[in-house]
Amino acid sequence: MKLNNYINGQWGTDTGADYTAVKNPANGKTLAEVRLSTADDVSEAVAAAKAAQKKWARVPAPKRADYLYEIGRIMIEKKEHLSQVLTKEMGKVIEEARGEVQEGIDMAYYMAGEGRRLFGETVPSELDNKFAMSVRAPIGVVGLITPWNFPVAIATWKSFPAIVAGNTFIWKPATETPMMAYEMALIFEEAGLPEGVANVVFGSGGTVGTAMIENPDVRVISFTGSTETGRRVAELGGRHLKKVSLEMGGKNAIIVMDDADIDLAVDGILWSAFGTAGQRCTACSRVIAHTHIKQELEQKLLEAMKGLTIGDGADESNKIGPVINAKALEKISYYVNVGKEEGAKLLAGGNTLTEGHYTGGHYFEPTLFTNVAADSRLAQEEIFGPVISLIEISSLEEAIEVNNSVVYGLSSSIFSRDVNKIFQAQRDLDTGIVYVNAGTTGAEIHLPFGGTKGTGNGHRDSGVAALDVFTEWKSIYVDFSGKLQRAQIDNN
Ligand code: UN1
Repeated sequence: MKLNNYINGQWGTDTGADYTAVKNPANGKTLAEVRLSTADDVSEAVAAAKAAQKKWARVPAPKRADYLYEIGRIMIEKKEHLSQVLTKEMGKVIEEARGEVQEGIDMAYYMAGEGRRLFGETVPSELDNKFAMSVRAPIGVVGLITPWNFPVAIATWKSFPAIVAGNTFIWKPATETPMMAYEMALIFEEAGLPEGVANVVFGSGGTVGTAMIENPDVRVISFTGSTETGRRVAELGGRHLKKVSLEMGGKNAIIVMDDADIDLAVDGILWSAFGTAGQRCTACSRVIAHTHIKQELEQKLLEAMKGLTIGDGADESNKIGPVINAKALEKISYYVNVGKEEGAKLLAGGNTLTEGHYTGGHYFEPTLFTNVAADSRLAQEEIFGPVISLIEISSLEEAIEVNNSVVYGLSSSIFSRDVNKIFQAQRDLDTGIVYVNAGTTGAEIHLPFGGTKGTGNGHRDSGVAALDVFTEWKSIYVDFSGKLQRAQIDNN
């Protein structure tokens, strides 16, 4: 199967372009080939999106929203199929794949509801017989660049608010997960979205992403991915005066206080550290444990980790799937070595799994380090794999300081039964998302998603905040006095 671009409601054909293989991370088998598009493909897509946008912006927002209801309905109908493709292509276990598709469905219905709101404001004028208001206006053609770890959900966080607000889009999915973008384009087509509203261009960030950012008709770039790439997007976007929304890394921590429900904390840590094989921006990669419960927590974690079955995510009995590719495995192994060299104590895991039914796949054992220094590289840098670093603290103040000592600020969590500690923590944890008595993962789509500091650049995906990325405020003054009233002069 060859995956070609979806531009202006048409599927591209094989024109002798270059392709690259899409592989199942569970076994290394080739699933499809995906087009490596050129800058010309991007120009064609942007031209189509531009031509469609004026008309699309004139479709009343509640009617634009009707397409989202239809997209949501089709996603429900295809939920199992989409989940199976997602697991095959990305590797996450099937239960989580179903959860991710559900996240996309929720986003469709939630944003469709916004089509009947898209609230603006009416504001009193300084002058008599004058009416003032501000409305959310669409921006134009927007460019979406999405990662492989949540190939459906993150695409819906961006594309659905973009279209309900009256923009048209070009979407460049990650080269590792184009099949999900292909599936979504089929759904856009089936839902009858007018041609040119949704366009998918496959290929590398270097070529397709760069061409999107450099194209003067693309007004917004919404990016989720690595810090390294995000920085390049921001630099290039800055040069071209683009509105750039960035969602990047995390080094999220779970704080376990001495008054916590330890069994509950263990469940939360396991789910957030090892779910999606640790490949969530929100994944827990640090556990900040109070000295009084440190040993008990370590023992209980070790015991619970024994029950984690690793293998092909398509097999319902597995709890942890593969990581995305060989490069990811290398990076995780590298950090395990860094940890050892830094003097952290390896309590469990630390190895790649390559033999027997792991052959051909990219598997890494769930790994637990303890006695990790809060300022070590192991505890500071994003690993994006199933590795926990346990750091010991002796007060809430210290826990908060350790939590905030990293360059990222996406998600954090505290397990405690003390209401005073909980309220202090939710105020002082410097992250865009804070959980109390729950892990660091599992953000819901109707709340803003994003982080402080190096995680992003102040924008938020999903929730009503996503509309701030894809709209511009327009202020409108209607003077019905029949004479020229001069603001700041005639009203004093
Ligand atoms: C991500 O890893 O970038 O909050 C997204 C969560 C999911 C989304 C994660 N709802 O864990």
